[in-house]
Amino acid sequence: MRVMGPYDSGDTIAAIATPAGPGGIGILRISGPKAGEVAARLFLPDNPRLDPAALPPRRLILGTALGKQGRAVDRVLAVRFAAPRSYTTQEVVELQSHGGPAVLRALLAAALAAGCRLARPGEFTLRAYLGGRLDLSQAEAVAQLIAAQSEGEARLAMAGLEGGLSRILAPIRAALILAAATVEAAIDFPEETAEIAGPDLARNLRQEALEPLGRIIARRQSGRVWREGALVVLCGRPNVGKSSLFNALLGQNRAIVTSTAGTTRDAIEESALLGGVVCRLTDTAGLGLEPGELEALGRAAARERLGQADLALVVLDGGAALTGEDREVLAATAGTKRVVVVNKRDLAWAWELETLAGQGAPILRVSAKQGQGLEELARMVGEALTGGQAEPAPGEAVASQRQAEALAACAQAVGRAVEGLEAQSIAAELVSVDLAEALGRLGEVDGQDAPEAVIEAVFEQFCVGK
Ligand SMILES: Nc1nc2c(ncn2[C@@H]2O[C@H](COP(=O)(O)OP(=O)(O)OP(=O)(O)O)[C@@H](O)[C@H]2O)c(=O)[nH]1
Ligand SMILES: [Mg+2]
Repeated sequence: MRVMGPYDSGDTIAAIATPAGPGGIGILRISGPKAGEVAARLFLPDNPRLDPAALPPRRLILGTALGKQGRAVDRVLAVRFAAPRSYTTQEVVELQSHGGPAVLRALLAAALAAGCRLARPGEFTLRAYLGGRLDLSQAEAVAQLIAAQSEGEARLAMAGLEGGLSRILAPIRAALILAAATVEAAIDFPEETAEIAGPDLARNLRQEALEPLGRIIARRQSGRVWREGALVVLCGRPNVGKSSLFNALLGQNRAIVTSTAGTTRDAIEESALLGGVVCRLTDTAGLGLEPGELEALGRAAARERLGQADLALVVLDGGAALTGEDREVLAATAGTKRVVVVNKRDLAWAWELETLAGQGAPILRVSAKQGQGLEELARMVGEALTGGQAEPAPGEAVASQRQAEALAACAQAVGRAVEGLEAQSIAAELVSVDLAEALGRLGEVDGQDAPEAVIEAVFEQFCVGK
């Protein structure tokens, strides 16, 4: 994944990674496709056999750091992290120098002269996120951790990090500010703004704020699955072929398959691309076997995984009569999004598909052993996970869980304001409170402060301060 604009992840970026001021050591960090090339201009290894543009990864290499005009600046250690095994998942080179600010500034200047761009706050972490090393909430946590030192910068990083979302939110915020300003003016200067036009304002708020908010919140689910992947858990009674299906979907023999029921004891997990979605596919112990200690532990693990699953693949054996255990599994997964997979379709059919009517899940017959129906299954999994919604466009912003919660709270407050305006019997002060809350919630999403904006808009619009 690549972002464009001021955060273009195709750029090679550099920054001083250690705190400002004199210190024991200082670190200059470089990340991006040209990191090796830049390092070769900044660093001369003592060992002449080493290529400074392609240092052996994860080794500390002693040498001389070179400033802008190629003059020696310091004795340093260089370490290269080869993509994708680095924090950012890109090519990374770090130079550890003596921590004097003059040395580090000289190195940074040389890196910029060699074609780097100065990293924005949080940008290495952003790249780690884009490279799939961190999920967004982790990235947020990292940013917040760093914010302990300089909150303003971290806020900037967050707002930038979520720049796409800010763009979508801008017109919503504008509509809220306009409404808040109108209501505010009606309270403070009733004689100058006689009619507050309740129903008109309500209609506007509905169209410009409430509906777009609903769309962003709805988009979150499919967007998250596309971006962050999904947990898909295979479950079913023992011996139906869960491990066989797991292996077949992975295209490798990862799980042990035997004809003995209760083969799989522990959950194992591998990544697989199913219907275009990156899935963490988990094989589990069969649910519903007579208790034995080990098996019970395995089943407990299976149930736990099921609780976290985005999708359950409920595996049944088409070649053997349905059992009470099968029904238990169907009941246990009723509350989870699921696809019912009837396996062993190469065997004689032992029961009618109609038996499953009323389960409310897509059903598919496959043979894990003979590899039949697997492509169709992968497609169905992708479809079920994304609700058939397309993958977000590269620049399209998708709300995180935290953001979606703030947006939902925002939508609720807007909803109350709309009702208040429509009813017209509700005091303008109450509507004003709801709108202020909505703006505050919106501000939580992208870090923009609302109250000042409201005040400004009041004065701009009505010139009441004159
Ligand atoms: N004929 C046929 N046999 C299959 C198919 N899939 C699996 N089997 C057989 O069913 C038996 C059980 O397969 P496993 O994949 O170990 O089943 P499981 O559900 O993981 O079993 P546990 O781990 O014990 O819960 C093995 O003998 C497989 O060879 C299939 O599509 N057709
Ligand atoms: Mg198994």
